[in-house]
Amino acid sequence: MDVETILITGANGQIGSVLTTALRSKFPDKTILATDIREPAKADGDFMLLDVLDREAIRKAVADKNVRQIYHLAAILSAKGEEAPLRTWDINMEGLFNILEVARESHVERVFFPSSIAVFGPEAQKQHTPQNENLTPRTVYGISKVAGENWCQYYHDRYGLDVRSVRYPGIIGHQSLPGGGTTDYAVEIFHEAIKTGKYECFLHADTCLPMMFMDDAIRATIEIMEADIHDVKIHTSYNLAAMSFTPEQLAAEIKKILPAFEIQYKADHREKIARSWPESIDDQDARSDWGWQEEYDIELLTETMIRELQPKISV
Ligand code: AKB
Repeated sequence: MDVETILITGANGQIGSVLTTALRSKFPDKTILATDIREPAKADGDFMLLDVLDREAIRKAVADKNVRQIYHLAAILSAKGEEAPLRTWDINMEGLFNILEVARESHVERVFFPSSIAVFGPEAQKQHTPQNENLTPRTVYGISKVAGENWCQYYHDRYGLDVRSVRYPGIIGHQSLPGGGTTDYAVEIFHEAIKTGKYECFLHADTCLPMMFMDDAIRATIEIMEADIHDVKIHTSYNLAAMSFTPEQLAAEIKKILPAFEIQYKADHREKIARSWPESIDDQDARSDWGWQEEYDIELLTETMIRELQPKISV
């Protein structure tokens, strides 16, 4: 019997790289096949160059490698997406269709699709934004995630495909760097605080956003994928939350450990995107359906980020 494979698209990305490592240690008996359109800086396991726009190549990888699960992380994020809206739409939607089509026609048993707080728009309730709030996003990334969620539900209802999804908040980790997102400041701030003692933030001091520590995000991702099928009741995407804070609140936490740290604010185009998103999320359904529970709050996140990054960053 061939060994089963879990395939990850966008595996060089902020979440993909950490998820790949986590899946390798959780499932040592399975092949964890990392794929991306570029070679990784350092490959420490199975890796394949794969363009999510190339359906034939995905089909071949799935057949040749006995792929049973796909974590489809390849996408262009909110801020970068605004630079080339139509290209972003193509990559985010064509990429998803290729994965869903190959999955339904093959032996793939389960697909993970990452959605985002970017599905919400300025009209949504700002605090404790409900699961079933109206979705009126203003970024092409957000529009693609709303459409993607609905297509996931369609493939579930029409073809019985087991697609699972969470709406990620901003993800903060020491293991990897983000790229092209609006919540990226919350990772950059730690690198600059340790490297230079200063940070110029591209959001206003009081712009509050939902955030989550990387380890919690990875655990949520694997937990929803491993949950009993009957416990996964929402087939668009689950609201998911851990904490919410402003740049000013995060800077205050950093100062408790690095008292000389200084922050300045120079908001750019990303401020408007951030202001269109919720400040906090109601994720009761994820908690009651499949037992979601975060471990990190802002204090533990800050301590962990500084402790892990300090030895890696040369002053
Ligand atoms: C972004 O800022 O675009 C992402 C997200 C919240 O989905 N981190």
